[in-house]
Amino acid sequence: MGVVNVTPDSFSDGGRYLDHDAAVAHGHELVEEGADWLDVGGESTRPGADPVAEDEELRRVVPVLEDLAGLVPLSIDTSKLSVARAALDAGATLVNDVTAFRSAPELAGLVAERGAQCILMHMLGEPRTMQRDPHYDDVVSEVKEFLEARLAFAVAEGVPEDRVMLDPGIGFGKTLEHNLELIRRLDEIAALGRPVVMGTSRKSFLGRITGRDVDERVPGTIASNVLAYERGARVFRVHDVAPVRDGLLVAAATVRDPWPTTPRTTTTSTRTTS
Ligand code: HH2
Repeated sequence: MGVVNVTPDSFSDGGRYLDHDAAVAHGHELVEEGADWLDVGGESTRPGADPVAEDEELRRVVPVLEDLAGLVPLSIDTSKLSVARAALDAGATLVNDVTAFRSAPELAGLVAERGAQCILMHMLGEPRTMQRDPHYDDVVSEVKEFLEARLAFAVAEGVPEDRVMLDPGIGFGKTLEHNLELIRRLDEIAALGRPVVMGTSRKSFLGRITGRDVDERVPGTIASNVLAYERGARVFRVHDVAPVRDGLLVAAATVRDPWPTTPRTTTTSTRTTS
């Protein structure tokens, strides 16, 4: 899943794709690189980020979704009901809500009514405060319990279980050690039986380990996604689609039951290398 941030302030690429044409061109590039999904967002969720007004978020994402519609399945990264509704009208088929329907519980009914898919993510608190000394007794069991409860909520609101994906929310109200523990024991989250989404791309915990700036965290992103794959993750939300996809293809080739996928015909399959 390639990320298209139509924002001035995303931690990873803030301002680069705020312009409509740049965002659409970037979506096309990510699909060329092999993205199966595009996740379009108009509000940064980085620690300390200011909330974005509804009309501004709509203005950012709707025209971009309209222009990308039909390319690959589209996801809208939002917690707002009106934005999700407009995004589904514009061609999105998945709602990626980092608040797992807590900000706008009516989002669940919308997803159910439209037959859409959703990603429900764990976050401790909200973006403005989430990194202020987060505490868990056991981060993995608490995140698992939360995701199980949010899945039950979505199902009770009419969303079929097979339309829901779950995300432990790497970096959302978590210390370095919390993030690492979640990746280490990701199989416990996968045991919930829903596809697990991984969002480690370029995040600061990778910088803490490697000492690298945000643009230099691709190797760390690949390593964390490959290990997450091996422990059960199946959707990888990333900014650098081509290198992560290659890493995942190689990882998938080494396991007994890889997901059904095909290599890119234009590059790997025609070349013979040693
Ligand atoms: N991470 C970000 C945003 N949305 N959604 C899911 N499901 N999982 C994630 O880990 C996740 C997410 C943060 O990354 P980015 O979009 O690059 O930054 P920003 O929120 O600053 O725009």
